[in-house]
Amino acid sequence: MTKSYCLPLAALLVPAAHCAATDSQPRKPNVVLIYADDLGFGDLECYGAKNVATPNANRLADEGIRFTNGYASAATSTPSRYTMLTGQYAWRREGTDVAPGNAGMIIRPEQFTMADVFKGAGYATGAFGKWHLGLGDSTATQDWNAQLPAALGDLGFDYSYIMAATADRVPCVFIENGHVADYDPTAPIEVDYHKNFPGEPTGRDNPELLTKLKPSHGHNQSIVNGISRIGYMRGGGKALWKDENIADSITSHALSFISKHADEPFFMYFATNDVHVPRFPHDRFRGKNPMGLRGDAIAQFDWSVGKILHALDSLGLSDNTLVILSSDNGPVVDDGYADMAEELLNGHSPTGGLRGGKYSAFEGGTRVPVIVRWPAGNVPKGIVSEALVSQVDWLAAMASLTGQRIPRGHALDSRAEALTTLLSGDMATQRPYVLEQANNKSLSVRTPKWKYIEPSRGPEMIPWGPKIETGYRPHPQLYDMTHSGELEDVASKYPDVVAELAEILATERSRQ
Ligand code: NG6
Ligand code: CA
Repeated sequence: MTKSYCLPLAALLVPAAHCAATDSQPRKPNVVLIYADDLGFGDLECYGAKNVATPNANRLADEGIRFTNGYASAATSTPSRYTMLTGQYAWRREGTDVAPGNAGMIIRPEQFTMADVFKGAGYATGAFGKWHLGLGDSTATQDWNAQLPAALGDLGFDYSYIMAATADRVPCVFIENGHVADYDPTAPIEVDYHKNFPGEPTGRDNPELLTKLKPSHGHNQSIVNGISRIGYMRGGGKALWKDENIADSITSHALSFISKHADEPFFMYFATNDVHVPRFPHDRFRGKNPMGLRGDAIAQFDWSVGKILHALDSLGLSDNTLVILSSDNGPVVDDGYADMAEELLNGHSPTGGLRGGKYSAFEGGTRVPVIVRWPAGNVPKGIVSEALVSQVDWLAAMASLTGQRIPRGHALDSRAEALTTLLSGDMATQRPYVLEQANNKSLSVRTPKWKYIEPSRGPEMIPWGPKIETGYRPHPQLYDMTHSGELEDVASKYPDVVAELAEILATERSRQ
């Protein structure tokens, strides 16, 4: 049985977040948003994972609130991240689907972002790891050998050390403040998502060069570090990443940021590459977990969490740092590399028993771990909350936390009231409903009791490789979430509920 707690509101109002720090007033809290990639609802030990130890995530849960109805806004990365960082549903805007590595910057500089919230409040702001929201003015026009004309500095981040897209997409280099990190002038970088560069090997034509991982579907274009990717690139030289070092690189840059800003409030967006494909963790983890590389990647993710928590501890910052841990979408086992993830699950359920998975309209697509810890903010310790929370609200919640006003016309889907729910787990303040976007852009509505999936076109299983039920049906579906989850479609029994939830969607769609 889970329990939820209700805190008196006064308890949430310390420290006075919008006041400047003085001797008599507590300092504004630091905010660390740990954002995993493809980490499922059931992938952490504290959420019931089998075969993998996640002591650091467990510690966060023991010291904070673990939500069991927390949602990413979409079942893939780009739209989830777009929604969370802008407070605006991705489905309202074209061009927010899974982005290639040479996409132009999708969030435009004039949009108000979560980083802008913190910048306005006088915080140091940093982004680390997976970006996947495009860079530069427009798609395929980037010169990767020069400063990119549009980058995270235009979105409120003072400092950034990021991967342009994902580890399975070129360019396979880190970008630091809009410029390729460790740029190698002897190996100019070119990227193309349509055609290969003459003479460059590919996974399709040169499988003998795939020394680290082979594709199971797709992912057979340029080869970098013995792994073939999506898209073509050449050059890069010393700047090319080694997959086994990605977690270390991201984490070490994040740790430097924390120590550099230990004496002033900071916001850190820490977006890991784990546990997305290609999974090829460091030797410290590789080959150690009974579930193979996917288990190793979860262990590596947890290690990164531990490094961040340890840095906060050792600088005396843990008490007044709000840490939020979540994921961009639900889990996928085989997402395109032959890493034995499917065969080695050994009874582990990445979705924690939810139906579907990444990409899908079923709960496995968007219901993800959400853990919140902030001792000085009186966030209760070690409780489990069933309150509905959605990442779409986190921008407005952070604005409320830091006393910032959101400019008119921005972040219109984001609800500031979510701050109370996030910091208390209080069911009474929860969102009345959460919207979930599937890979085919169909939407679902989740209320405390119901899940409505709108009719949409598409196959019942993902057709290109992952063994995942999509949840797409040509007719409306309704599930009683207090009863059997998404097992029994009761739409025909409750036509009024179907109509009411369909109306919520219609109203949301017409709102902006
Ligand atoms: C898919 C990729 C998959 C993954 C996904 C995006 C193929 C066959 N599959 O198109 O491997 O990269 O896109 O994942 O190319 S996400 O978590 O970044 O949204
Ligand atoms: Ca993802």
